[in-house]
Amino acid sequence: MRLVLVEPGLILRKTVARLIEEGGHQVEAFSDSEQALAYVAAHEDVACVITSLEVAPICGLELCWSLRSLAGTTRPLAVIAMSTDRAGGRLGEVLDSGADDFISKPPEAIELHARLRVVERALSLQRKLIREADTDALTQLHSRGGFMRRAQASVAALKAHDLLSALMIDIDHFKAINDRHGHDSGDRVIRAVADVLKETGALAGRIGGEEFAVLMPGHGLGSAGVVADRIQKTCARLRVPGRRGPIQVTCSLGLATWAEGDTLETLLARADGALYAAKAGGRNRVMS
Ligand code: GH3
Ligand code: MG
Ligand code: MG
Ligand code: MG
Repeated sequence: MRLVLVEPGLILRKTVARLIEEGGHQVEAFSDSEQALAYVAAHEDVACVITSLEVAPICGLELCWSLRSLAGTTRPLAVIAMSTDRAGGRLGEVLDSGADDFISKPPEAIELHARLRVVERALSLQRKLIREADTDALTQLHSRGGFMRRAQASVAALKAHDLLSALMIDIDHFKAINDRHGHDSGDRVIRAVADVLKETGALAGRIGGEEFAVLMPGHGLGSAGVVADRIQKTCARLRVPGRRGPIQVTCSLGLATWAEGDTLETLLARADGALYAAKAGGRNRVMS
């Protein structure tokens, strides 16, 4: 894993960095806690920070707290505080400030390596939980949360004049499909539509029962419209095996493109409005 080490003492910094590398990890070492924090913020792949509590200009406790709030609930990041024995009686305070673990200075190789293995176990479980929460179990598309998180990141990375379009898709008369063919067949229809969306290569999520969202960076109204038409026509050609014969599927699609002043929410709301118009206009069509 990739680590950051924060330790002001040159000799200890080099010693601990070498120990970390001997454990099979990569480490970036800092004496300045502010620089270390900026580095962790800019490098998503840093999974663990080992910090001395005797650091400046940000003090050790505040650094632990800043790292914890930087990680939030979506970034697996472990923090190990390092100090004199039992942190001079402040061990409880250290852990409460956001550190996951504590190690005495100077760390012993066997103990440090074992603690890093504990960190790896915890991080791998955390990553698994995030992956599962972000994935829709029925279709393997992104879940609503997974889609929204990635879409927000995509919007945050937008620069002036960048193109971005969004599609909202809803299966037509799906209740009737469930009623006629049963829930299992309905699920098969949802999966078949999801497979059509996967083929676009765009960011796609199942955001409700039989509702999907697609985000297309780099696409304006014209090229996104071509993708939307293809989705609509491909879905209309599907014949999904149902309990009472092949099921013909149609979808309604609403398309919206990024305009100045938009947020992800306003963009999706416009696409949703267009979807509503597609339903009202007779279904099995794209509206923008
Ligand atoms: P419209 O053309 O207006 O969209 O009509 P509709 O029948 O599709 O309307 P609506 O969106 O109200 O119906 C969605 C139905 O989808 C209701 C719900 O029972 C069903 N549904 C929701 N989630 C699932 C699921 O995971 N599997 C199956 N089989 N059905 C689901
Ligand atoms: Mg509906
Ligand atoms: Mg529907
Ligand atoms: Mg619906």
